[in-house]
Amino acid sequence: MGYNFSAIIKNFKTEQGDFEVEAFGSGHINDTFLIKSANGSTDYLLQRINHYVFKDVEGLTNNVLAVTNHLKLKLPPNGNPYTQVLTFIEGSNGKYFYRDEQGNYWRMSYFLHDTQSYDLVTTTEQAYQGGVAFGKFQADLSDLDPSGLIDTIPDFLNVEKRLNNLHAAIQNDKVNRKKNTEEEINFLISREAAMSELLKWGREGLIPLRITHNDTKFNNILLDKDNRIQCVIDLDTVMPGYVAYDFGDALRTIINTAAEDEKELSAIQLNIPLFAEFTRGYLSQTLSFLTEQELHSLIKGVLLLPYLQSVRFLTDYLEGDVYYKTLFPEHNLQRTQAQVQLLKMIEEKQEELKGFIVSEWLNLKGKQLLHQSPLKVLHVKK
Ligand code: GN1
Ligand code: MG
Repeated sequence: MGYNFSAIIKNFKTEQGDFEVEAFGSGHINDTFLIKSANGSTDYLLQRINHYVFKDVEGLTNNVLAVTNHLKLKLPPNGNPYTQVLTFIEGSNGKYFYRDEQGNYWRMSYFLHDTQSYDLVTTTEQAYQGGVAFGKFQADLSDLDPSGLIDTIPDFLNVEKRLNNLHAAIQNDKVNRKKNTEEEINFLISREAAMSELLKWGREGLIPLRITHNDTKFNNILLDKDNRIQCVIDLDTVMPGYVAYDFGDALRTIINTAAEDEKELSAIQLNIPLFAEFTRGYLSQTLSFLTEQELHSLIKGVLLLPYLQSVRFLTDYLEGDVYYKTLFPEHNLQRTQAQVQLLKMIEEKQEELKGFIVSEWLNLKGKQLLHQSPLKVLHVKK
């Protein structure tokens, strides 16, 4: 792997002893390694933070620490702050990251044993748990001031900026791939105006900026061995955002019956019961703070996130695969086509999906009202 792991590990306040190093996980951006204690004591995760993508590693580290500290405060009295929230290891320089001689940035956290994550969701129970996990994540952070966090990637989910980048990539056609992408380009351009609406709502002050995760793929939730939520991971993109981003990105991975980069487009179908269960779980946690306008923004997120992902994959394809890790030359094009297909399927069903979100909200609101005692209502009115 070409890195001097023992020199890197020495810079963190870990337990003493020998370690074995294994490559770990399937992220598209950072490199992750499992650091296994040779004498059976504590294991760690070591990550090389991709500083081509995350330019301000110190700012990113401050975000992640602010967020994890806040999440730990929200644990119930019997909660475990080391297993239910990511815990980072201090470096000997007092910082929570270390820059090696080659200029690579590293950080360490405790490895969470007996956990599992899934790329594909297959059961309604998993979908419900996913909704609870990301809804609770937003709820727990809803009283932390978003202006205290930096944008770890400026304009990360800003669709107008992403489209500008796509247009520049089309114009430059640096690696002569535009000719393979006419169909995808036309499709994406035809939806530009509709997909900018969420951003407009934000600019007009109709929906608030909150702290959102911004990478709510289902595999960013760790479940325990009984398939219950244990911990939300991959916090590098936690920053100010709109709740619809998280709702939409989670559903992008949850309702798709196929992989994000599925080659066989006919395998991409929507699993509507999983949509329903995720939504039920999500709203159960967010009902108390979501505004009505945010509720109506959720369906926009469901359409926007596969769209944004298509725009980003296509841009990277046209730029010569400089951003995402790819496994074969046409990988980013295949990813684009799969996300475009997913978006087409969602567009067909959008009225049904929208109706479901609203009726589930009304249902939960109704239950909430029923549970309020008459005395309490009287007291509020006084
Ligand atoms: C990247 O690294 P990973 O796989 O968690 C990307 C996300 C995309 C995702 C698509 C910082 O996440 O935005 O949704 O790939 N992260 C960044 O699978 O760009
Ligand atoms: Mg990520």
